[in-house]
Amino acid sequence: MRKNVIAANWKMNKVLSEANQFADAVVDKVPADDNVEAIVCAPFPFLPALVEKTKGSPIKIGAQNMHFEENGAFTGEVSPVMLRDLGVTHVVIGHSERRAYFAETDETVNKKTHAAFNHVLTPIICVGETLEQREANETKDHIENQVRKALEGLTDEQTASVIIAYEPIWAIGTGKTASSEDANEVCTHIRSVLKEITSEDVAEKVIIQYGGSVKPANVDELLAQSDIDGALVGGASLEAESFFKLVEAGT
Ligand code: G2H
Repeated sequence: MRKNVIAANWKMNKVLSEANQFADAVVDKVPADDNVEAIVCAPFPFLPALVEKTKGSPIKIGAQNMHFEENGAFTGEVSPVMLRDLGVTHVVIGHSERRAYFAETDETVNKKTHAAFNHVLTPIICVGETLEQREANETKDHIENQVRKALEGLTDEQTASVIIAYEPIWAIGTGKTASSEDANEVCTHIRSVLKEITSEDVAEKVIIQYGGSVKPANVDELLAQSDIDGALVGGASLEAESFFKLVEAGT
């Protein structure tokens, strides 16, 4: 049985004092439960404090991006070595906002995925279609292409431990959620692509999250779907109480 992985994606929100308050509010509440994993993916400046505050708790801390190189002349970038050194365990790769505004491509997503594994970080790889692609009936082909390219060259063992977040771009931060059946249809397609790339056994192990306006009011229905194993949550993850409710739904 796959667990539910609930990951907060704070995006570019909060200041350090607010990040600390959030950690204080959730650290003793999130249960050590085999059915659920809670991850907070925060802006870089908050990562050391969050790692420190959540030590000994089941909460894992993730970054929202990184470079694929280990070090060097890349002004403004953060490397996987730096993240690992801090005690960060996860990293979001290829979020649609990074693809749209920061020239993230399928190629850099693949390089970052390899870099994550080389530095013992679990990648949360984001895929998703635009409204135009959905309306043109191109969703499945587009998602398949993104998944295949992101995972190129990984071992079966690595593929089994990636987290894939299916986030239809038209549902992000808009209040529109894909219906749970529509979301599940795409997640099932992702799993069938994984079966082709690897094997049934590996594909059945991969965590596939849904993301896009997930909130306490719709999370139960989404998590009840056969191929949705958690959520990547933006807006509704900013308040400790709301994040806790989402984690609770996964237990
Ligand atoms: C999608 C999601 C988090 P929101 O980007 O990755 O954000 O829940 O605000 O739609």
